Amino acid sequence: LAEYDVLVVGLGATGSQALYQIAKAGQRVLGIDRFTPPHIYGSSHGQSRIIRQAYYESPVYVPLVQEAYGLWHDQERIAGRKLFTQTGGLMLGTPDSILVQGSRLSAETHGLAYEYLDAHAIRTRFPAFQPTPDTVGVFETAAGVLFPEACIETALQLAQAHGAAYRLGETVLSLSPKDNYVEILTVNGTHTARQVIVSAGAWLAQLVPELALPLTVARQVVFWFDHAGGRLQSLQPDHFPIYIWETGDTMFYGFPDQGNGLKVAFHHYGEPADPNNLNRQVTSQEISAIESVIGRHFGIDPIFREASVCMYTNTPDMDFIIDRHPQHNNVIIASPCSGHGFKFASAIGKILVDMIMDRPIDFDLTPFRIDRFTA
Ligand code: PYC
Repeated sequence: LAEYDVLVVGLGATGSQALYQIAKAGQRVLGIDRFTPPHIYGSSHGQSRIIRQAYYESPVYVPLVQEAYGLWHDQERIAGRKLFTQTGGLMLGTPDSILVQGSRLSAETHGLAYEYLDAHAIRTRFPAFQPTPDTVGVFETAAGVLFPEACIETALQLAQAHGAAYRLGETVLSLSPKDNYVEILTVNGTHTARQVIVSAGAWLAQLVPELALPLTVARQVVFWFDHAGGRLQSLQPDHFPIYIWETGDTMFYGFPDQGNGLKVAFHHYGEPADPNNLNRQVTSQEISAIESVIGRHFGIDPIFREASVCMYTNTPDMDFIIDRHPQHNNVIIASPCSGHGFKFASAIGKILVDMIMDRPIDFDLTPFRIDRFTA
């Protein structure tokens, strides 16, 4: 007899949600993480994550993020802790940019409320933004900021309150699926569970080497800046939405100043990285590059405050993996989120518990199948 019904490997955004929702469903569940989440060594730290609905990547994500909103709100209410701030969201680029076209497509496909702003309207509404005359924006009010550390901590606390066990600071070395259970070898010994969820982010590929998943781990730096003139009102959430900005072949994104400076980062241009040996030094060239982007796009004089290094784990098409292991039905893989997954974690947790319990899934998971890499 297996010790647990379910074992969750990796307790970041997805794993902590899976742990909570599986414990809530009355399963005997154990979560394991090589660190002590929330921590700074993976892909789920940095004080803020974007949540938005007019999803430029594909309309397929919209029902998933709508479900996620409801579940984040439920957890806020149950835990009595703030996990989300609504700021509105602005997707900026030329009218034919991937970002603007994709955001409009998702909004139109799903009947989402949005405004299509020209450069003059953007400057008037959001005075810190300095778009060029050919820039337009897709603005939606529902978008905002999730607080990742609080989300993870809350999910783990709720999981524990529902009877989940967890082992922190314990590295999983390998998985050995058998017919009716899976053996999980860690640095401390062996555990057994009827089913396993692998939500190990940047460490996923190492745990299922037989699948040769085509993943790339990329080093990503996020930066915080103060403004030389102090805390301007135009940089605070009421006047400064979360945004993504496409210029040429670059995308960068950012958040309003919520008391700890303006957070800004490039989206997807990090160099390949080894999660066990991530370079956490941020160079002055990296700081200058993002400073010059801020200088060109916002009417502010930035003063560098701090930077932090995290990772994206990218699939070739930037879509997720949420699927059963092709050879082992009792292993579920839910992980590489290609730099845009945090917001969905609550909905993915719900999907995972439905998979574990063999219940029907309410979402189209075709884009997230593993066999797309071999088809
Ligand atoms: O998750 O929406 C997102 C995002 C945008 C840029 C980086 N992450």
